[in-house]
Amino acid sequence: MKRVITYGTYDLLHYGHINLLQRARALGDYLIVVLSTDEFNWNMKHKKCYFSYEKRRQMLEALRCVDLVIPEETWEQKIEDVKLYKADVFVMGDDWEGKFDFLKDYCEVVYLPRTPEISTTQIKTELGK
Ligand code: C2G
Repeated sequence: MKRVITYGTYDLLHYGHINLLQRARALGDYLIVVLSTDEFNWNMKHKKCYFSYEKRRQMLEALRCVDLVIPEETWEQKIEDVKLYKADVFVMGDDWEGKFDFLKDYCEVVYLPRTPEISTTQIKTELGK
């Protein structure tokens, strides 16, 4: 079984996220999404999520292409996660191009093209939030 792992906030889940998750899942047989906790988002990413971790997790777990959702609490947990969950492929959108190449010592690293015209920030802006 080829195991794929990816990370994100996935707030205000939209089709750009879905495009990424479906392509990530298609690279293997099992997709693990490491979902940023509310604390990690606030303290480390300075992002205030609209939906709580539990709601964001619920939405991701409802997707056919997602097999497991676990919490992302630190920037530094990726190597341990890849080892612990025996991930064969690490996938991120190419806005992160090159940022996680250190994982190449542990698994394949793939950066996929982002869906250009949609973002959570844009949705919030257009809704006046
Ligand atoms: N994404 C995409 N197209 C978009 C928006 C997002 O392909 N229009 C991808 C991102 O590149 C990322 C994933 O969807 O791979 C999740 O996006 P975010 O929730 O914005 O994740 P981010 O805040 O970048 O968190 O440790 C890594 C971080 O947790 C990544």
